Amino acid sequence: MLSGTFSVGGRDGYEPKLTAVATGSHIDAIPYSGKYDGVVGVLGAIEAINALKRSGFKPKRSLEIILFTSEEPTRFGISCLGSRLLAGSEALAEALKATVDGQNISFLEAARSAGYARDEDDLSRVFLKNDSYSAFVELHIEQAPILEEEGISIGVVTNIAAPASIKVDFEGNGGHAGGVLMPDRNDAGLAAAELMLAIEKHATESGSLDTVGTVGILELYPGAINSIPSKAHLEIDVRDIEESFRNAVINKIHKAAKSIAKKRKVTLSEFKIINQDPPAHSNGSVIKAVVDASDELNLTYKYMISRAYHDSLFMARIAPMGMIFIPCYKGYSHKPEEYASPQDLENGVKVLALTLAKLSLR
Ligand code: HGY
Ligand code: MN
Ligand code: MN
Repeated sequence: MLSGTFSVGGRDGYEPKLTAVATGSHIDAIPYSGKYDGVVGVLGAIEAINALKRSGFKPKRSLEIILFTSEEPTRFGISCLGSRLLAGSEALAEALKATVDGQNISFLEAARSAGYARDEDDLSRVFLKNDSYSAFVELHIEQAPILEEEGISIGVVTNIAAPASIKVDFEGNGGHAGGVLMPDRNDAGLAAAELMLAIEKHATESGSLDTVGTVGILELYPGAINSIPSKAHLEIDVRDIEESFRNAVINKIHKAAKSIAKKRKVTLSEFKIINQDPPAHSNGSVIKAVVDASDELNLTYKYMISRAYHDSLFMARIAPMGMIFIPCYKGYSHKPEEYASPQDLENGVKVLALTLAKLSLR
């Protein structure tokens, strides 16, 4: 994590012994995606703090910027890896000792090559304590179309959805696409296909519009057009604002996977829950600072939930958290068309700067 104090030039608050106010986000992205997810919250934080410095504002509490590593699960398969660690996940610190990326590079090797980890692999030393920051605020694009559709400038996030991810493997006999007749097959690929439709069904019929289920990764082995898949690997993302709805759907997906395996005579060789996180609630006093800042800037705002997860989901475990959303084009995100207008970026940075100023004087 990068942390630059108040003026990004060395000047802390005038009472530097008080716990600092932090802001920040991530700059990593999923493959073939946009340029605004996360980056807005890092560059916006630097600009907000510089704008406060240019205005001559003197913070009582220092202001810190945190650039979180691996918010996206792309490289190590674990979402919000940096903020999870900062929030003190013993299980993750242990798991990371054996976690490797797609090139078989371990997390510690990657951290060392980036100059972060010392020789020991004691990652618990990066855990932050509960009183490490007096508040944490993240600026982010909405990644949904509500603000743009309603013509509202600022989203005041009240809570962040509860994400979960699951890895599933089915294994069958595979075989020759010509020689094995249909009644004789136990096709791992078709088991995966049936489970994907079951995920859609259970997420749609959960009783909550906020339940979402996605299979973003599907790999078939051996991956030849004329070979029946002997193995199918799926990675499933399931979320809801309400943890109970989400967990009920996870249980139904697990049951479906077992019954599909039995019916299709394939083996369910893995059903591994990678993370099953609770939702996070923004802190009332941080929300009030964001609302007051929006009012003072004459910007319209709307209370809203975040269906996307963020590093704030984990920072909320160790500090009073708040998030500021700005509209993005048609709500697009996680695709190249992701875009936020200069005006919306300016509004977001101004609200962030004023919010940080208010929080730093408390
Ligand atoms: O997937 C998410 O919600 C976040 O954008 N990484
Ligand atoms: Mn993202
Ligand atoms: Mn993000």
